[in-house]
Amino acid sequence: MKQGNSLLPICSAECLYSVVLEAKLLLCLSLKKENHCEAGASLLSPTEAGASAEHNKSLNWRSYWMMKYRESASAEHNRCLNAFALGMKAFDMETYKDYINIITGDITRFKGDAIVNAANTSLLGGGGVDGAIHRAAGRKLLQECETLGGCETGQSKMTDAYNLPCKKIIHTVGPVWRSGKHHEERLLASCYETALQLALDNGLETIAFPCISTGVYRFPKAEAACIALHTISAFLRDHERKLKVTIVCYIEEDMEYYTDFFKKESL
Ligand code: AR6
Repeated sequence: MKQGNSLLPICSAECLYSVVLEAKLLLCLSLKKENHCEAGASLLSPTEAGASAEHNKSLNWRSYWMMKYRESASAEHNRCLNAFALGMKAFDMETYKDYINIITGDITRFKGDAIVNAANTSLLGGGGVDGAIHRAAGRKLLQECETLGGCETGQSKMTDAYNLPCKKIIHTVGPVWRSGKHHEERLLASCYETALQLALDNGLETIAFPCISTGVYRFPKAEAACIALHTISAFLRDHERKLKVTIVCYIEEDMEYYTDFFKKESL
């Protein structure tokens, strides 16, 4: 991991928080000037004024994206990891990389214990990887999904895999990216956590993930890759029984968001 090479200035969460507050105050003053903000009103929400730890995390992310376009593309991944580390417990991800494999290919061909489906809240199928999984698994998958009563964003549910070469499908519902202001980062991390927990609870040993939310749901790919790697590594760190995790990138270029850490392979 090349965190040491990052161009992101090393500063605390409090430091980033102050920068964002200052930017918001300036914006408020400018809006007041334009008569868009009533005298005495503030753009700071009560939560921001209270500065909860959870909210600081999301402010850190926004600071990162504000800086995104001012620095070179080569530093993007490191900045992302540093920004994420500000909101997560720091740990050595290198320790867990032997359990994580990044490959390109079609996830429906995965022959391990389980694949994860990037589904929607209905769990009744859709486009993208969801459509590919339903087509490859066959109609019985839809019949089982109809009995599940849907699934909330950030949560996961498991079915049989029917015609697929794996044993189980874990359906998870990623967040739709809406400016990063609706807990998208936390919800995406929750997809990985709940899917891994289901696999562990059911005695599974190998699991493959697609790049959840990065297609139709438009989650920024660098940020999503960063969240995926950190969440999976943190899960492995926190659980004694280890799962072998494969991340399947359908598009060759998506590998670039991970290849700082893992060598390329193919299905
Ligand atoms: N194998 C591996 N990855 C794939 C495959 C495949 N066969 N097909 C696509 N991908 P998306 P989302 C990648 O849009 O953004 C559906 O309609 C794709 O390149 O499938 O979470 C659901 O029903 C991208 O990197 O999922 C929901 O309504 C990743 O899978 C909605 O889309 C996710 O792209 C979910 O949107």
